Parts: sequence; C-alpha cells; structure tokens
Amino acid sequence: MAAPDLKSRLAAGETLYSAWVTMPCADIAGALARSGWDAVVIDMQHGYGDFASLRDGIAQAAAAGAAAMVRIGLGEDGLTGRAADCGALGLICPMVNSGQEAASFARTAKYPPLGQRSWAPMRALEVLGMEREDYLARANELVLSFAMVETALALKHIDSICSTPGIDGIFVGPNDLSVSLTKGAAADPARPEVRQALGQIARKCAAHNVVPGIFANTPELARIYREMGFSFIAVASDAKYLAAGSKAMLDAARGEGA
Ligand code: 3PY
Ligand code: MG
Repeated sequence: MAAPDLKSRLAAGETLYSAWVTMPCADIAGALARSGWDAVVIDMQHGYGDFASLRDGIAQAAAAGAAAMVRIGLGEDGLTGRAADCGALGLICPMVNSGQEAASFARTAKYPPLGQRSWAPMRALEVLGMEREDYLARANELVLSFAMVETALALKHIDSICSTPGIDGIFVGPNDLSVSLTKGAAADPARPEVRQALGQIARKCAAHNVVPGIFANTPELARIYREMGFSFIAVASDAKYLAAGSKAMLDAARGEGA
C-alpha cells in the first residue's frame, strides 16, 4: 500500500479530517484509522501514551491506510525525529510563538537542505513499505510539519511563522488561543475575539500558501472551520468518540433515542 500523501490531497483542494488519540493504547489508533479518518493524531502533549503505544499506534494506523501524525510534547524536540522515524507522516509542534521557534522545529523535522533531521527511519521504512532512497527523496514532502498557533504572541508573529522554510502548515489550538486572548478568563473557542483571530489566521495561511489546520472541539465547530477555509481539521478525541458510541449502543439496545 502506498504511503498516504496528504500534501498532494490538500493541494488538490480536499478537506482532510483527523481523529485524535489521548489514550495510552495503540489499538485505539488502529480502530479509529479503520473507521475512515484520513489521519490519526496521537497526542504526546496532553495524551497519556508512552513511547511504545506511540510506536505501535503509528504502525496500526498505517496498516489501516490512514496517515499517523504526532503532536509532540512541549519542549520535547527529540520526539520530533523519533516520531517520524516510527513512520509518522505529520508532526505538530505546540506553542510556537515566533519564526525562530518555527525554524527550530523545522530543523528537527526536515532532512537537508531544509533542516537537520538525523537519519534512522528504519521502522518508518517497514511501516510505510518504502525503500531508503525513496524515503530520503520524499520524506520532506510526505512528513508534514505543522506549527501550532495558539497564543496572542504567535498571532503577532504569524507572518514569520508561516513563511519559515520547512513549515508546511499552521495548526490552531483554539482553546489555548482563547485562554491567551482573554488573559486567562475563558477556554472558549466560540468567543468573538477567537473567531476573529481564526479568520485572520486562515487568510494568512492562504497568503503564505501553507496548510490551514485546526482542532475542533465538536463536529459542529469542524463544519464552521471548514467554511472559514481550514482544510486539515482534527475533531474531538477518543474518549468522546467512545462515550458517544457507547451511549448510542446502549440507547439502541434499550430501544431509546433516535
Ligand atoms: C488547543 O485548542 O489549545 C489545542 O491544543 C487543541 O488540541
Ligand atoms: Mg493547545
């Protein structure tokens, strides 16, 4: 099976949807990938997984034909290359506040000439079914690097973040953005100042030709973000899918609900 090429699909105008994994279990990533998501993000910033569940979750998602992506932990630069070495096809770096921080992330995510990613993708070759030469030639295109914009400071530096070589996309964290823009008063993506900032970010992404990505707390917000121009949208997370599916099954078994 050919490795998923998210960049080409996004360039062709598709909107891609990603599941989000916080649980410390590789089977969750596999089950979500098999249910049809384009990508599966394993969250190592706020999720509960360890390196083994990350490694095996990437393999399970890849086996099901989805692109496994990883949000790396805050300040865990080393995980950027290690996640890609395991076969991740997307890397999301939280709390990027300047062009310099974006450049530092891109350096570890991209092979020369864009960066200084260190060579050892043996597991990625197995998981993606690729040869070394092919992987080296295509990794900078196949493995997308997303800088998270989720603070007032990042908004101020949005042009330099978007124009940093090696940054393929912006991924907005609207919850942190709300906390930052309201100076700690609210974690609410529906706030007008957050909505206004999201419009500004989507326009900047278009101007700089980088992928506009975002986390949507709910499917309803995902639809609003798509209308605003976001084309890579992660929706809610595993605990919510489990609770919603389990409630629907129980209601159906009892003959209640829709
Ligand atoms: C945020 O909304 O702040 C996020 O980081 C989403 O994962
Ligand atoms: Mg955040």
